[in-house]
Amino acid sequence: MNIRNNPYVENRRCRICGSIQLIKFLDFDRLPLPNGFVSKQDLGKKESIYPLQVVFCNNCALVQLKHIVNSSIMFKNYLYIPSSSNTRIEHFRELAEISKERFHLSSNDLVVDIGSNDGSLLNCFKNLDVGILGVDPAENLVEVARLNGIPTLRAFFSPYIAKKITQKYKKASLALATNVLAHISNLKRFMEAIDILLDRDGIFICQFPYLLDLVQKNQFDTIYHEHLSYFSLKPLLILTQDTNLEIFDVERNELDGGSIRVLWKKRQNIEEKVKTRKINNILREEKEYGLYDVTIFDQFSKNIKSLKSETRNTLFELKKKGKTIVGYGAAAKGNIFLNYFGIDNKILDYIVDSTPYKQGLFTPGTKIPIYNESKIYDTRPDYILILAWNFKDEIMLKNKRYKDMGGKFILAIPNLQII
Ligand code: JHZ
Repeated sequence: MNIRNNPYVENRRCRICGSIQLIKFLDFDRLPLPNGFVSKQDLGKKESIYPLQVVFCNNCALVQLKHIVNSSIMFKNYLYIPSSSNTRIEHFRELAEISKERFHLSSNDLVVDIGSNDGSLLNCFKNLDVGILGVDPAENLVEVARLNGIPTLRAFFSPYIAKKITQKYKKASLALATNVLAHISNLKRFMEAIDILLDRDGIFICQFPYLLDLVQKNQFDTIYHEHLSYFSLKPLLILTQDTNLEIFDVERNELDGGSIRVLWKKRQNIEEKVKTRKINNILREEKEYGLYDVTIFDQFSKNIKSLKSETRNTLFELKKKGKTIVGYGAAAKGNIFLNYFGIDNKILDYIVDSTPYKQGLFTPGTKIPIYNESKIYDTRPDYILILAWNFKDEIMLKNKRYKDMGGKFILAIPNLQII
């Protein structure tokens, strides 16, 4: 079935190895898109909902969604804004500094960020006087990036766009994709495009939330329509097998609840040595934890169901006692959390979020109003449920005054806790 003319299609083959041995282990039924925030005038309108089911490939171990929503529905207007968190910006600054030093980048080089969003990451390279170019399909964000002085091409990255970049500008010394690979449907074509884009000694750095962390820490709400794949290292090595690119280094870090950074080079680049021991250590850890067998995912699915009843019971109890509860961070993941756990505007009075584009809107499905962060101090709720748990430290530090006033924070991931 052609996705162009359909809101979504079913994926019958593994997007890395092509196997049909796809075993379903998690079913969220149908949910609205997690970035599909609703305006006040659309509150009465029926929202579109899309299937959200997760399968495990019994051949190559890739965890992936069973259905793919048309990307033009998901990414034309996009509300994920990296610059809304200091933690993320600081992480980007470090990534730019490390990359500049390690790969000897200068103003003569071109760094291309794929899925460049509002240009936050490229801005860090710009500050280091390195040549930059962004590629992103979201009209609203490309406009913001350009206004901020970040040259950006509005497009979905593809072999065609890669070629156009090399013709109009030059080949890239470094290509980056942070929190992008999970969104890509045709991974082979994506790697082909990277190969076209990169210079002979070019490097590709890719970073995304790591499957091992996701399973270990119950991060079920990172699973949503935009994220077609949930990667461990093994399937990525299989993806790269027949290409001109090879993985030469891997590193784990703490961003977004635990991410992995994977570095690729062209096979003919002999300067960069393949860090075999590091790669093997990660593969061993994945195998030992059970990521290559569906059993662990069945257990994960059970854990999520018990977390759901525990969280619901606690919040309903608090409400019964007349306590006020609000949410913090209208993150995409938060919308999956709220919809799957059945927590709506009867439980949460409102959600605060620092992103101006989200303020004034309502959460998809649960219809909870979103306000500026200062609302907390106007209404002094008894409890704040932190939905953007990946930034819990930053959020709690920023709101020390709320805590000092006797307020309490609730965290549900990885486990339910009241702080
Ligand atoms: P944040 C993104 O998901 C999007 P989301 C994407 N799909 C992806 O792959 C994953 O990350 C990994 C707010 N906030 O960045 C801002 C405050 O209000 O985790 C954001 O709306 N005050 C590409 O959408 C939200 O929280 C604060 O002090 O889950 C965080 O969303 C801070 C720090 C954040 O993205």
